[in-house]
Amino acid sequence: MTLKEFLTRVSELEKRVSESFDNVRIIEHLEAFFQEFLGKKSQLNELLKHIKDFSPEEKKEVGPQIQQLKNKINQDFLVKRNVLETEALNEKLKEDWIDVTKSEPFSVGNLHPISKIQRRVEQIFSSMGFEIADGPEVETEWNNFDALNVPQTHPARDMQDTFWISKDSENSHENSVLRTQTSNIQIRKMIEHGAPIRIIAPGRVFRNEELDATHDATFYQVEGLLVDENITLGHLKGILEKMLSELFEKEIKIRIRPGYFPFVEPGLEVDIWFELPGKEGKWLEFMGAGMVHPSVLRNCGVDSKKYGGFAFGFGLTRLVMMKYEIEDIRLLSSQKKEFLEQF
Ligand code: FA5
Repeated sequence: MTLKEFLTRVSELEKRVSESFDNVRIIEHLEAFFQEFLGKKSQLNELLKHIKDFSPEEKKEVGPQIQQLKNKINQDFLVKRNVLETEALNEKLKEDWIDVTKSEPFSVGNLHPISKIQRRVEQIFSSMGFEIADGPEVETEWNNFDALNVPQTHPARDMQDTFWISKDSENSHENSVLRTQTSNIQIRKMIEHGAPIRIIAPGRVFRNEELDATHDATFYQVEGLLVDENITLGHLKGILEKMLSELFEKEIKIRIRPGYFPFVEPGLEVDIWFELPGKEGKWLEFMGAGMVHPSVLRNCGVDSKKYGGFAFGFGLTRLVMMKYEIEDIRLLSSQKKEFLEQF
């Protein structure tokens, strides 16, 4: 291609760019414009390929010209894009406009029933002088089991019940689990604060077990711990009765029976009578409790000769089932909107 032909093609291209550019009126046309004039296969690129055939003198003439054209197309493209995008946005805003003073009231979320009952339980225990404590869901094997006097061979440590995060170390401080119970907070708080102590610790726990209408793999417990001088099981009974009567505002039938937990002595279990409308009632296991085992106190640096106390751990999720007469525990973690909106 001669220099003259080249320059003619540049000026023709310039003209076509300017005509096409005037025709770009909506954002969708821009892409085609870009491909035609700036894309890999554009005429501009074709022309650029010829520059190498010119002499150094000629290159000095055509180089700046073609570069100028390229800059101009680029510049025009960007300006146009900006204008068209703003126009498109303004159009959309016109369509999407709503008058908030006239629209239907939209639905507002509500607290999950577990959170509701948790808050109520916290209020009731706070009124009895308990502090609300918290702790991690991923816990060391030591805090979840060893410090609580749970023997190495106890079935709860078994793969069936515990979700292990790591279990290869000989040292139980180095292994970790998804906590199977909120009793880990007893340990943490007694080590931190010693005695006397009066706390509850609501929280989520995890168990690798078979699921049914009253067993979920993730559920909530509330741990309680009261350690002081001269504490008896009578105090525990009084506190439990106070919580249930405040929460249910009616008489609740409970049954207390002996139970075994390695971290209490003596240990007991509490069942609550659970009756759904039109169905036969049954005893539902609600809580494990007992007097804190002296070894647990010692593991946490508490003087077991001077201090004693009780601990309990109840199923908050089961309490919610009872309060709201929910037949299947799994509904509570189902995230079904129609179910949750009832509360
Ligand atoms: C414990 O977890 C003991 N840490 C409780 C305890 C604390 C005893 C302090 C003594 C002193 P247990 O595994 O029984 O115990 O569970 C306590 C309560 O959690 C049960 O009574 C029940 O209400 C609830 N629970 C247990 N497993 C499930 C499950 N899979 N789904 C829902 N709730 C459950």
